[in-house]
Amino acid sequence: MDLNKFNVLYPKSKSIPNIICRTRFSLNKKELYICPLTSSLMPIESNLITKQIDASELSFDDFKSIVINDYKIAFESRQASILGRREVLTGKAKFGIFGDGKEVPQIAMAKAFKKGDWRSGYYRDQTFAFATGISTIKEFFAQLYANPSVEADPSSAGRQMNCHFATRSLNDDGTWKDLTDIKNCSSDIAPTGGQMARLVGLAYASKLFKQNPELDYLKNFSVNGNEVAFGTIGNASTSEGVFFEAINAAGVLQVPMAISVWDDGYGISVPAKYQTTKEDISEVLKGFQREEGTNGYEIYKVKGWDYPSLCEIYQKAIDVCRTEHVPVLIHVTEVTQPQGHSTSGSHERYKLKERLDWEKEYDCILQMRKWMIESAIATEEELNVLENEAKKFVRDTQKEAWNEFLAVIKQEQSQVINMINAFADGNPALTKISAQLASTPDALRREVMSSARKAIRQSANTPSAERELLVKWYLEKAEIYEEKYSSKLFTDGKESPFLVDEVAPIYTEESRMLDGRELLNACFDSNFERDQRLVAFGEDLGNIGDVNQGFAGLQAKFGELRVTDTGIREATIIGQGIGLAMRGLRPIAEIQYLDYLLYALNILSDDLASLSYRTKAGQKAPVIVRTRGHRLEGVWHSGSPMAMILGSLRGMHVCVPRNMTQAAGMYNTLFRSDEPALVIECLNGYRLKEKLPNNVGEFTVPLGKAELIKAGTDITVVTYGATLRIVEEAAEELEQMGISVEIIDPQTILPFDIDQLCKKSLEKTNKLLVVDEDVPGGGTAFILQQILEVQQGYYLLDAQPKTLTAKAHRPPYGSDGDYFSKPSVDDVIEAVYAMMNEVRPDQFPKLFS
Ligand SMILES: Cc1ncc(C[n+]2csc(CCOP(=O)(O)OP(=O)(O)O)c2C)c(N)n1
Ligand SMILES: [Mg+2]
Repeated sequence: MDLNKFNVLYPKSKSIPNIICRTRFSLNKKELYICPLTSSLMPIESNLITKQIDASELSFDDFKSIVINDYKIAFESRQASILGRREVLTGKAKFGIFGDGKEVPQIAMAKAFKKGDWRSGYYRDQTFAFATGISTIKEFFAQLYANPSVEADPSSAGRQMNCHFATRSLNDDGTWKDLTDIKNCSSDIAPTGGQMARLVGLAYASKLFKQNPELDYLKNFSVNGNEVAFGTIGNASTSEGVFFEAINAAGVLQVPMAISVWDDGYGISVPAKYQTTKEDISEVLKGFQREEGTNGYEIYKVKGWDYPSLCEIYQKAIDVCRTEHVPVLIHVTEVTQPQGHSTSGSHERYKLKERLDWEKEYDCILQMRKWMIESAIATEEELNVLENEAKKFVRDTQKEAWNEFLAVIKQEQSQVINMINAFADGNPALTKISAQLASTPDALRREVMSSARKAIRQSANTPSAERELLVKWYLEKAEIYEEKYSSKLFTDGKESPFLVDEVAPIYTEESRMLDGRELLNACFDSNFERDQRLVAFGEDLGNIGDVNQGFAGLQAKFGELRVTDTGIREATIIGQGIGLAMRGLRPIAEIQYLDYLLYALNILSDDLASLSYRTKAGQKAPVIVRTRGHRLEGVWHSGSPMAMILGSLRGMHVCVPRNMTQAAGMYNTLFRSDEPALVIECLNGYRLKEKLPNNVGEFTVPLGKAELIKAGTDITVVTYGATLRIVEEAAEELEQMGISVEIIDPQTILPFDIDQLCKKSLEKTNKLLVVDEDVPGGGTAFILQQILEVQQGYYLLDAQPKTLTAKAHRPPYGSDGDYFSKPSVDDVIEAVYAMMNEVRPDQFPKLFS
């Protein structure tokens, strides 16, 4: 379709359709307007959305309506950017980053975006969000003000910076909505490039839905895999490793992924010269272009101010992508940034005058305006009217969003002032607090709450019924704001792992002993049979069934789509999992060794672990990350970086099974619930013999349930994973030395010992040693905090609590390297003995004087 042909096809004299004015009505207290496209009444906050242009079916009037509507969306979006920046600079919002300069290409992208499709993009895409109906200008401002209500900011409930969009995939109880009926937007993250990993998975899901007929029953997630995953990224962020990893992965996988690069020539102040080889990303990626008989990409290049070409290219590119499942790259060049990068600075500092002048001239809205006038789509006067109307609409909408945000706070502000005044009784400190609060215009919640707390502190010595009212008010509000600002680290819905029934393993006389790896294999086999949504993928996982044979034979049985090899690309293996899980599948994303989790840690931490929190449970991605770790061999196959995991993966469950039976029970729990988890199998446990439960695919190990491994009376040793067997061995020798050790395995580190078994043990032994293989002050420090502080074990101790860990360095190669750097049986015995020596030196004299 050549849109320029419209100039020839239609006479210039046709009248302009009545689309310009957005007249407001009030009905049942709701503000409405008449949508000029459909002539129906629409709520005022809902944006006009763009429509596809199909030249074969449109009259010129229809065509003009659509173009004018597009211009209006773009213009309103620009106004939102301008006003948004002003709101930040005048102190009403903290930070602003906007999509000005990128409006027109995003409208073209929105035209190709259908229900069921997905977006994984970054903070410049407000116009796309408005043009698809994914967001509205009112919601845009609500997020800018950090309104903590889901209704006001459905993307993040005030938790994310502005222009970080997300649609709500979930009902309030955590169950899925019909995603085929939604224009889906996966939740944005600020780390630029981070959206790329997830994008691979969102696109890969379409491939599975298309190619695996067993998934046909999942009607709410896909229509024959026809959904395209749209990605957006800034030109400078294509320098990130994860961009290239994702580009290659999608080229290999041949998935419907459409990536748009908004190329404004800069990444904040750094020009393309320092960012991109040849200063041109599509030029550099030419080797990915598919050719006769090869896989690869279709690559397009188009100018960001050329509305007709943009519409044409997007239609063409997305058709190929959707129908052939070929990834496409649309390099949108000559894009501008009229207000500079963000509210943090001004681009006049680093852009030359020539560039600034060029940006003014090639502003995409200005160019579209010119083209519309030249093509007789609208006159200058008509556009002036439209623009004035749009300016007013955005200003009114902004005010509404601000007033709604402030209304609740204002009410609380006056309540606190009145409550303090009720017991101030001339006390100058209290009077000052209330006067200060009263004189704070547009106070924020923190000022209201802080005033209440200060007044409570200042009046601690003068109790009164009135003061009690304030205390009661504050405690109630603290609970409400705990929910508003700190809830939903996990989905906590109907499919929570904590609601999965506990099922004990069943053993009979005939139960066989077999290798741990075979037991796991039986668990996966049974679950894959039960649940068609389960897929597993990773390096060496498909053909040979993983490096330790946990999946041996399962590709042959369940097919290549369900048990799959991948390239060596940890970040996008996790992204593949996230995207699949967001679209209703149940991925097991395997990282070959725990040591290589580092390569995926940014995606795990920034994206997966924060997903539920940053959307306030609007989205979920129940990815099970499977890996193997702890002691085996050398510097990079012996990792146990628990502190790294604990510090970065809050929002995931972290399972540390001591053997493969426990691992299987945990997998059985996780497969039946909907929250993301990391399972670290013991690298040295696959060939140890374990007894196969009859119900290997059904028995469950609950998360957060510690287990008493050995009862004892003198000292409690808490340990997990591969050190558990070492502690057990040490306990036998200690028993012979007259020391009775109680061993507790928390089984999962996050959550940790919910029933407080450790505390109960300390009530008996009063001594605590924590053993693991992390660095000193790593995982053991967390465990101490849990037992001493959270469980209040401190009060039960009669000796200094101790930790026994690996050395601060990684273990050298060879068995001697392991012996001298990881906790050994000797180390455990001596550590326990030294603690006994501290309390009973007569009975246990020093071993080394
Ligand atoms: C991983 C990461 N590094 C650095 C930043 C800080 N940062 C935010 S935006 C930006 C520039 C991005 O430029 P580009 O990708 O071209 O997008 P644009 O803002 O120009 O649209 C930088 C460096 C970040 N958010 N994430
Ligand atoms: Mg840029």
